Parts: sequence; structure tokens; C-alpha cells
Amino acid sequence: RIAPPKAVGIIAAALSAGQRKSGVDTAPIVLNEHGLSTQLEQLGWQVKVNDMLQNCEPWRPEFDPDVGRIKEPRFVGAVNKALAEEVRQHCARGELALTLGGDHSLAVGTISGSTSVYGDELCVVWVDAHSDINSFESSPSGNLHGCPLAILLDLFSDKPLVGFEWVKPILKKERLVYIGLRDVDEGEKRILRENNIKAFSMYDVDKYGIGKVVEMALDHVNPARTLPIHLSFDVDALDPTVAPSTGTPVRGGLTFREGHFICEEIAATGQLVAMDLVEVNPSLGDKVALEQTVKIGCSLVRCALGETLL
Ligand code: Z70
Ligand code: MN
Ligand code: MN
Ligand code: MN
Repeated sequence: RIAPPKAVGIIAAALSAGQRKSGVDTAPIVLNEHGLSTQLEQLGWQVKVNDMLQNCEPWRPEFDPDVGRIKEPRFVGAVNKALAEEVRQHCARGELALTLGGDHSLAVGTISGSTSVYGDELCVVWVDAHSDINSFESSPSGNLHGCPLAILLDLFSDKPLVGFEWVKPILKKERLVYIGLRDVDEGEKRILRENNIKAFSMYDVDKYGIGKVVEMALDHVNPARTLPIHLSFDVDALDPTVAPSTGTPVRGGLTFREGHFICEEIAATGQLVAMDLVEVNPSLGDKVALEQTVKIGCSLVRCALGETLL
């Protein structure tokens, strides 16, 4: 059977204001220089590179004081609003929206874009060491990359955060599942509990094995495997020995194969409509660390886009 035509929009999102380490904004260029778009073409994808947000400086406001502890809310909000529109356009054309970050605060934009097309049936599989669900009150750092899910689920505060007034809370908490958690703040644990949000930590990966964990995760958000999937992959979900060049490495993460297995199982559903690859920071670690991290980033994306399906 001849495969249906398939296209992917690669959105370079050079956002780093959601955390404090510079360099994460250069990852999209480094990943593409490593040949990601060519590799996807070789897999049979029609590739469209979208460099609208390869430089985020035009969205930086002159005046962006902290709101409570939250840092750079107007800038991060404005970049995300623009990103949501780019993702929306790719999804609306039936293309897979692949966003290369950048820090994980960009998921406010990417998931806003995908839900604006696919509605509340959209499932989010969030692969991360962190749960990124801190609220206005609970965020210990004020870094917005620790907050995207609280903003998307409207758990952030009574009134929208400055810069994020445009966000529509379409994502349902029943349609969110985590894999890989091992560094969750106390306030986040409470938010996860109170909202009954499904999470598979590294404890679960050890206890059940990655095969069972991914099956249980997909059974939770997408029991019949018929709903569209947005995979938000933070490279720090992987063990730092596997992906060292990232801002907040946490020991005890996913192995090379466990990370790839998640991508392969999602590819096998045939329902992937959007993917984020975030928190690769080319400025951290030596040349070997960088090469290793960029290589695994590219190969995770290829697997999610079907490379290893037979
Ligand atoms: C912490 C916070 C975080 C990534 C660190 C850390 C969040 N929970 N996310 N690195 N990718 O500051 O909210
Ligand atoms: Mn994250
Ligand atoms: Mn993380
Ligand atoms: Mn609210």
C-alpha cells in the first residue's frame, strides 16, 4: 500500500526566557544543522521549516517587571501567543507541528495551537523529569518553564497572568498524562493530587517496565487509540548520562531505549499530530556532551515520526 502523503512543519522556537540559563534558544539551529530536516525528508516526510520564532527578540517588551515571583511574563506570553498561531496554521493544514525549543514554557503556545484545531479530544503525553505544573502561588523559582501546564489547565490563579490573557483552557486534565517524573515540588504534588492528574514517575518505570507504563499511560488518555496526540518531550526526562546538555539534569532518568520506546509506541498509534522537543541547551557541557544530546534529540523525533516502525 502506498503511504498517504505526510507533511511536517518544523517550528524553530528560540525561547529561553522561561528559565535563567542562556543557550537553550540556540538548540533549534543546532538540531537543524545536525540534519534533522534532511533526516525527516529521508523518512518520506514533506518538510516545511518555519523560522518565524527563530529570533524572539521582536516580541520582547521594553518593560517587563516580575509579577509576584514570575519572571518575564509579558515576553514569554507574547512569544507563546505568536507560537500558538504558527502551530494552529500547521495543524489546520493537516501537517504535524514539530516545535524545537527552547525552554518548556513554549508548551503553552504549542498546546494552545494544537487544541485550537483538535479541541478537547487532544491528548498530551508529557515526558519530563519535572511536572511543570506550578501555579502563581506555588512556583518556587518564578521560572515559567515550571508552569506551562498550570496555565493551560487554568490552575494558575484567579485571574490570568499578565501576558497570558489570550490562553483558552481547552486541554482537559483527563487528557494529560506524565511519564518520567522524579523532581516534583511539594506544591506540584498537591496540585497533581487535587486534580487527579495521572502521572507515571521513574518509580513506575522501575516497577512495571516502560512497556507497561506507556500502555497504561495511553489507556488513560486515549483508550481506543483514536484521539489525536501531542507529545511534549523534555530532554531532561532522559538520564543525564544519556542527554547531558540540559539546564536542570536530574539523576535516575530514562535510558536511551526507554526514551525511544515512548516515541515508538506513540508513532505506532498513528495519532501523533504535534510534538515538542525542548530544553536541549548547546551551551552546557563539553563537545562530546553536546554531540550526544543533539544526536538523541534528532533520533527521538525520527522515532516519533515513524523511523523504526516496520
Ligand atoms: C521547578 C520550578 C523545571 C525544567 C526545571 C523546576 C522546573 N519545578 N522544568 N527544568 N525543564 O522551578 O518550577
Ligand atoms: Mn519540562
Ligand atoms: Mn524538565
Ligand atoms: Mn484562571
